[in-house]
Amino acid sequence: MKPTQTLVTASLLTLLLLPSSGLSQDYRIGSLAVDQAWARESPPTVTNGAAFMTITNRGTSTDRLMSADAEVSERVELHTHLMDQGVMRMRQVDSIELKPGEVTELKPGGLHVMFIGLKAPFKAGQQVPVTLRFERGGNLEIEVPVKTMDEAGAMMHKHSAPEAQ
Ligand SMILES: [Cu+2]
Repeated sequence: MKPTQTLVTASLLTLLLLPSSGLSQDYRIGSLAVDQAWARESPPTVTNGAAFMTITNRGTSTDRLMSADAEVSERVELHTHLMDQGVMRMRQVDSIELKPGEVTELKPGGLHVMFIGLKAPFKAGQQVPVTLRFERGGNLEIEVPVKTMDEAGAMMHKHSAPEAQ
């Protein structure tokens, strides 16, 4: 395996495993927990934003994230990424299913909360207030910290494969 391949593999692995890292304070409502919320700083000229988090359902029934609201953009949608003829594309989903006993990850390249038509670019250090609306759990207000891609990358590298340390 070439060094570049190892690096890519390690990055993918840490993306998939994204361990608890003190990225943000954690939130609880009923049997749901929302952890490690973060949003990506807006590159210049980009008018959309995305937020990521993990949602744990410690209950015994399936719940769903039905929608999210925020003042920072004209619209907020729930999105996933799908392979379409060899190209990854974002697609809106009606809701995100949260199975009992499972951790659902919203992460780059997968499920995410999408902010359409940002009123102002997301700046690193900013906190974005977001209301998550769950089918059973009710409404949960969270603050999503905005990170630079470097911060997000550094956070992930801290937990990378043993050979990198
Ligand atoms: Cu999206």
